[in-house]
Amino acid sequence: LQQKGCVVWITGLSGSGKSTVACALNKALYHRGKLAYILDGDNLRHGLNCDLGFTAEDRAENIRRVGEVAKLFADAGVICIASLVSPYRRDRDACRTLFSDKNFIEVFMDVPLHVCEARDPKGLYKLARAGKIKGFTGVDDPYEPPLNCEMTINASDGNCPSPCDMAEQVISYMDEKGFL
Ligand code: GGZ
Repeated sequence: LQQKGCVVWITGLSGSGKSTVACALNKALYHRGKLAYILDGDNLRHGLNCDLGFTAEDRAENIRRVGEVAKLFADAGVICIASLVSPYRRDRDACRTLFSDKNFIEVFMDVPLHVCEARDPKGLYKLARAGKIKGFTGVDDPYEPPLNCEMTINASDGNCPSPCDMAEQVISYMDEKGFL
């Protein structure tokens, strides 16, 4: 297998399009003959992380575990695509330290809260505004945008690239940096 493992860590608010980009990127990599695997926060919470909630401590543990698993994939030569809200800078930076810096590609989905909230694909913002979900990121829990991420994808409506185009942005970056 002629492939360098790495992690593409996609962070952003609920509804910012993390999973959409993860899927499109996975497909685009497949078409280039690259082996990738998606670790999606929401999915992993049904299995590996089913014991965790959304307190700051639980989120930290959630992200720590996914970081460790992503490292295993990367060590095995797989391109690991991790899509988690991962709202706290400290937790993301802790993950980064597991990787030799170059193998950690942090991608920020830069979508304003009001856009994510208008999309509200699962109706979670509505529930959070009604006080039925406590500690919802962006509503009554903070999201700390990256200060030094490798890539930012601006995916606000009106200026929203297609999933394919967003994946291509990541692919170009990876190509340029010699991951592909
Ligand atoms: C944020 C929440 C919350 C709270 C449930 N805060 O859009 P989604 O639905 O599919 O993505 C969100 C997902 C977040 O899981 P993560 O493992 O990515 O979170 S973290 O990185 O912060 O540990 C959302 C849903 O779960 N969800 N409650 N309170 N998102």
